[in-house]
Parts: sequence; structure tokens; C-alpha cells
Amino acid sequence: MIRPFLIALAALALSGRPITPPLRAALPLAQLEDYRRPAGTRVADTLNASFSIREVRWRPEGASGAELSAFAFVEDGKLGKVPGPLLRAPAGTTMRVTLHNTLGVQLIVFGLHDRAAGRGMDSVTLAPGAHVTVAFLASTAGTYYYWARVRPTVQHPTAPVPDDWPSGEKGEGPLVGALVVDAAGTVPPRGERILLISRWLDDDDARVHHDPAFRMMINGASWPHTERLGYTVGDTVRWRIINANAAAHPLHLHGFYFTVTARGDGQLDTLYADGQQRRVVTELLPLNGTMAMTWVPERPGNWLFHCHLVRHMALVQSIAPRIAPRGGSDESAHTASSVHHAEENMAGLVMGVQVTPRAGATAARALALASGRNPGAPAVRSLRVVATQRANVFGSSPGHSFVWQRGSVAPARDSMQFPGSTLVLHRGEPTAITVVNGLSSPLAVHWHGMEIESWFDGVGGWSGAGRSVRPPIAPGDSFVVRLTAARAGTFIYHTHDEAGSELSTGLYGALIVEEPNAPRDTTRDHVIVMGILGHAATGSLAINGRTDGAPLTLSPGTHRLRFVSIPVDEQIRVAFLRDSTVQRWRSLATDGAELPAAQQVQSAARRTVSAGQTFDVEVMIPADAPANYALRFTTVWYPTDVRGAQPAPVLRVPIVVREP
Ligand SMILES: [Cu+2]
Repeated sequence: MIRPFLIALAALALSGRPITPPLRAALPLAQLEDYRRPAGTRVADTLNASFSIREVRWRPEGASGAELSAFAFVEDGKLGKVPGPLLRAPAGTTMRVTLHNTLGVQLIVFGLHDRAAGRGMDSVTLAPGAHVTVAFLASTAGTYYYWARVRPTVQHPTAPVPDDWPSGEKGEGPLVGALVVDAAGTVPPRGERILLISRWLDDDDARVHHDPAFRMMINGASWPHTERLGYTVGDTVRWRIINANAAAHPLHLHGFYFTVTARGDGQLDTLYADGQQRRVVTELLPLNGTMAMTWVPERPGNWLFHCHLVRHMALVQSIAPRIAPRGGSDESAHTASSVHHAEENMAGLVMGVQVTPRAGATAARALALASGRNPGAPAVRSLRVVATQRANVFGSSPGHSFVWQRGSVAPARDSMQFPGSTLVLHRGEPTAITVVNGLSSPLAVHWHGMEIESWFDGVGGWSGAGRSVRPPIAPGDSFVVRLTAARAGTFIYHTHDEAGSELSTGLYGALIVEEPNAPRDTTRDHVIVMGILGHAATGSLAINGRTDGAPLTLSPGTHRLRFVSIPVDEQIRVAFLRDSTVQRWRSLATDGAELPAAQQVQSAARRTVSAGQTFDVEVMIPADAPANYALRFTTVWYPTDVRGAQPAPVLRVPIVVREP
């Protein structure tokens, strides 16, 4: 029930053996960089900064946590920090950066150059001991970064850490810093935060020389030691995200939509005009990508912003052994029903966001709703969903599913259906969903994309407010989730137990919100759930629970297709074809939110998504002549080494055209 590499890691963890060689005590201890203050001093239109590249040690898992060592940019006269210092100034500033290579090897520094359109990348080579001053005009507003490498022969046009790089990364993942250019004549928006994702690998240590051994970090830290960001209801939250890392991350915000206002690749940053901005709950940030995002917390409580790849947020990301064995031989021992569930079961790319109510007459009620003391409006509709488990469904491993109980008879505790039942709610209708945990392990269910109270958000040991947090649902127990869907659209519900095996063995389903008194015409409106069935590392893409490309029947005319993407660690390239030619479709909605009219446009019918994304499109099947229509799903495995050099699997779902 647990993937081989997890077993290996767990064995390593339980042995208590440190995964890193002892560090030289002489290395200076660096702190975590929170990117609140820029480096250097500004004199007129020039920013002067002076950095040394040094080897440091730092603690991504808190002051008493494990130490890692890496090379880092350290601002002269300041404490060392990981990642490197922030270079920030308004457009039109000349950045004048003096670099000192204190390492005994040659260095190449990238990214310290202007980003004016059409300008290429520059690099500067530093011999051991060299001092070099780089001066460049920062002409173009945007979110960028700079980095350095010690292996001069390796080609890496944009990637700080290429995925196909077999070695040479040791200590270099954190050798990166943020570079932000504000619009000319402006100052940084108050409270804006910069989150830089980097990774670390000791490739001299055979035990961790495997992709899952990469340790992913945000501003140098790993959950639960990432910074807790605090806001008040109604604040405008502004984040810049820098993915200085050779893996793509579907970044998901719980409870609220966010607006993507800019996207870049480290070289070119594109600020979206109002009409191009997208409201999403998950943004797939490509490797080396950057984005600017803004959102407004509307409900108090504890929320998460995290990478939705299980591999980047599960215990495999922890650096030091974290969990004392609780007895028992399976991994359920690691998921004890406790308020520490979230801290113990996640690691890596997870940020905690804590929202307090705005002072005033409604504050007490808002807090009571967030912490479960006030369950909210009385339900006018009740659903019952049973999480089921059956032995030996995937080889010797159990399968899991969510079964919507219709009528008074509970489904058998071992009934299986893939994917889980599509739940249908009605916009604006207060609803109670009783979740029955028929599993042998604790269960937390996340209502992905729903604008819900924190208490019901489904992160065991985290959802709630203040000291009132929800533990996961114990085996055999049940929990009543109260929610009122704010909008009609396409959403997801799935296990938030972070081991990964429950998700890939069936604990996911679509959640459709209909307009009140306007049931969908299911001959014209279709849900297409894309998930994994089997073990995460060996499972296959299943479309509506089928791995064999079972056909979809459509009548001539227009149809709404609701794609629900809930794989484990994969990306899925979706295309709508006639023969092998990509057709066109019209985009209608993303992550459950209807697109503004200006974005409901025809485009080539293909899209790449990862875990935790939905999109609705309209396709047209002409009545003219028989034709070979199909949906094509290409699975992009991550990491590639798990599947070796296998080509990306393609699943073709034929569309049978039939008159109604
Ligand atoms: Cu990720």
C-alpha cells in the first residue's frame, strides 16, 4: 500500500541514520531568507550590493531540525541566508553587484543582466578567489532570479537544476536569489511577499541520489517549518512566486480563488492586462517559471497554499526522521488521528496561511464558523458519502472509493467504484454531506475549489481556527461537512491524506454544482475525470475510472465537457481530435469559475493540466459526415526516472457520434 521509495525512505528514517554526512562545524550557520528586505544600498539611480559566494549550513526544518550544507550568495557584512539576497529596485535603476568567489572552484553566475526585450542571457565566470563587479540597467519590471553553478561544462540554458543532470548539483539548488524590478517610479506594494521554490540534493550520497530524494523548499524551509503567513479578512494578498527549480508545480490555494496577474520564465515576465487575468485555485507553474498572484481572504481560519503533487508535499520531502513509530506494521501507524496530523503527514512545498477576522460586529460569528462552533445555515439538503476499502484490488493492495449513498441502505463497506461518485450540489443551497470513514486508516476529505469554511476544508489537524482544529475522521467514524456552494461549476473532492496511495487507489471524484432548479442535461454535459488507478509509481491514467479507452458517446451538436484533473504526480496533455488533427473548442470555465466573456474564446483544443485543476470547454460535433473524433490523453510522468525512458503513454478515448 506504500510505494517502494517511501518504504525505503521510511526504513532510512526509522533507522535514525542521518541522511546527510556530518557537516563541517566550521561552516557558518545561515538563516532563512524571508525576502522582506532588499539587499544593498540605493544611491540616486544606482543600487550597490556586494555578495560573497560561500558554503553555509542551514536548517530547513526549524532551529532544532536537521542541517544541510550548500553554496549560497551571502551579502557582505550580513548574516548568511538561504536562498540568496533580494535584489529589488524600480525600473531604470542600475544594479551594481560585486561578487566574491570564496570557493576553491570556478563559478558561473547567471541572471545578473537586463531583461529588456530581445536581450539574451548573460553569465559571468569567477575564478577561485576572484572579485568581479557586474553592472546592468534593470529596465523591465518583473519577477526574475539569479543563480550560479560550479560545473562550467554543464549546459543549462534556463534551468538552475536540469532534471536530466545526472550529477553536479550538490549544494547548488539554494545558490539562487530573487531579482525583482518594480514599475518605474513605484515602491513595492505594502505586505507583498516573495516565495522562492528551490530544491536540494546531495548527489555525493548514494542513499539520496534518486529523484524523490530531492528536498523541495520555500524560502529555504520545508513544511511545517515554512513561514506562517498571517492576514486579516479583506486584506489584499500579493505574492510573487519564483520556481527556481527544474520541476513544474501545480500550486493550489485552499478556500479561495486567486488571480494570476503575471507569468514569466525568469527572462521574460508578462504582466497580464485586466482581461487576460485568470481566476484559479491551482496554477501549474512550469519549471523555472514565475508568477505574480493576488487574492483576498474572505473567511478566517487556517488555510494552505501548496504544491498539489503528492511527491512534493508528502513525508518523502522531510529531511530528518520526524515520526516516532506508533506500532503496527502498515503506514496507518503514521497517520494517527491527532491534531498534529498535518504537521506529521506533510513536508516540503506547503505554506500555512492563517486568517484572522476583521474586527467588528461580525468577527465573533466568522470565527465561530471557521472553528466549527457554529455549523452554519441549517441544511436543506443532506448527502451521505461512504469511503470504502476492498482488499487486493491492485495486486495485493487495497482499492478505495467514495460511494454516494442513495436511499436508506448504506453501500457495502467494500463496494468499489472508480472514480468516486460524482456529487451534485446546487448553488446557494445549504447542504450537509455526511462523510463515513469505512477505511482502516484516518481520512480527511478536501472539497477542492469550494469556497468553504476552514473547519470543513478537510486538512486533518489544520483546518479550523486558533486552537480549534479538526482531526481527520477516525476509522469507522463520520463527520458532517456543511457548505453552501457559492457558484455553479466543476470541482473536485479527494482525500487529503498525504501518503499518495489512497489518492491513486481511488479516493477522488468530481463535485458538480448546478444552478438551482436547472439540472444539467447529461446528454449535452459530460464529466471527464482524469485520475490515476494503481500505485502512484506504477498506476495508469484512468478516464472516468477506465484505463482501456472506453468510448464516449456524443450526439451531433454542442456539448459541455468538464475535465477534472486529479492525478498524483503527473501532468496530463488533453486534446480533442478529428482523426489525428487537433480541433477547436471554446473555453467556458477554469477551476469551477466561469470565465469572463472576453476569455470564452475558441482555441486549439488542447491543454496541459496537472493535479487539482478543472476546466470546462464547449465542443461542436457536426452532423455532416461520419468522422473519427476522439479525446487523447498523454500522461507526462514525473519524475521521469521512475518510468525510465518509456515514451509518454497515450490513452485515446474514441467519440462515438450517434443521433439521440
Ligand atoms: Cu511540486
